[in-house]
Amino acid sequence: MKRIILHIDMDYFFAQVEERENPHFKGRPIVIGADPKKGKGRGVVSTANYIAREYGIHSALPISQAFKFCPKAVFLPPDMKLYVRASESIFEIIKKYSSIYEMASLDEAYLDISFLENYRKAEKLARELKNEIFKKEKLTSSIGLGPNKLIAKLAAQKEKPDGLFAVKPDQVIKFLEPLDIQELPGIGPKTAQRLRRLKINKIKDIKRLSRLELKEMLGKWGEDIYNKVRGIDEGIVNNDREVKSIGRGHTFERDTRDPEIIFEIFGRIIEKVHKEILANDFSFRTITVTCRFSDFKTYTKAKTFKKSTNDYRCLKKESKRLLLKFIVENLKLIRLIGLRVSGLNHKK
Ligand code: TTP
Ligand code: MG
Ligand code: MG
Repeated sequence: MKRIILHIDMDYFFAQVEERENPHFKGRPIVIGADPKKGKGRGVVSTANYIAREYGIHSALPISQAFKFCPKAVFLPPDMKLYVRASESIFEIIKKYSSIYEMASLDEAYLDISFLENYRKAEKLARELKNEIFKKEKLTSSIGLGPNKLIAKLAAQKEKPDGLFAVKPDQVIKFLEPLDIQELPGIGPKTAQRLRRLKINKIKDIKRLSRLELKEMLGKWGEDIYNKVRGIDEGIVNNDREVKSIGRGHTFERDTRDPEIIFEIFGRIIEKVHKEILANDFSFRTITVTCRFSDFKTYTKAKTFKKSTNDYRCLKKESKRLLLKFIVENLKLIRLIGLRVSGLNHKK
């Protein structure tokens, strides 16, 4: 049976929820992210509403830039509790539309709606889903339909915000070919740069590379990209996605080498990570500590145990030891520290 996959992604999610909660902000540019500190702030933008995007503001832009582009915007810190609550209510609605669903992030999900058998019915369902979310949650979303997850996700981006776009099986190649290479999940800025040097800018151009050439360039993901540019994606809609790691990081207000400051913050990071481990009933095998220096060079050090554990003292001791190595081995100032545990198991 031919599959029909639906992808739904909320529009400017964090900012839209804030707009809903604070109707007096409506019509103004809104930026969610780090404190801009009148242009001296050091973090990044989480997201911005579409009015703010007209000023060139987008996710991951340094907040100082965002302030420069639009100082009169409403700048708000993320209120994660609020967004998680909104997300949960939205998923309660989404789940009702198919028993095969997958939460892909706070604001997006896949549904396998192959049971509908044709795109006319699929579009009708998509419209109903959008309407129900809008009626109950007062939030707009965008939906894409396609023969697999890849195409459905790209289709959802096509008519944002408040869009609905279907790509039927016989339209897949024509839809994909003119897209920019960076629209393809799996091609980040670095890979894109390498491809652009070979005058490969559109998805269509990637087809010039053989399976082998792609493997040589991109390692094990080469095969995946080879298939994706041809519209092939066999991935199933599946909700038991494992959490692969748990981590936290901190960017200092000012680059520092002061162990007292560094270890005080690090202590709090360790506590937070450990809390999350316990809350999920996890144990871990690997600890990874990240350190970014003032020149933005970023390094990691890791320790893997023979047996998994969830012991706080062990986490604290080993991660501090790894961090200390960075401080001893380097004379540079530190900009960011991070801690991540992986190799997760459910504690029995
Ligand atoms: P996205 O769905 O990527 O973006 P969006 O919903 O803000 O906007 P769009 O209309 O284009 O879908 O991400 C969902 C939320 O995740 C976003 O509202 C904020 C958060 N986020 C970050 O905190 N940092 C990031 O770099 C990105 C991409 C998202
Ligand atoms: Mg979104
Ligand atoms: Mg999203």
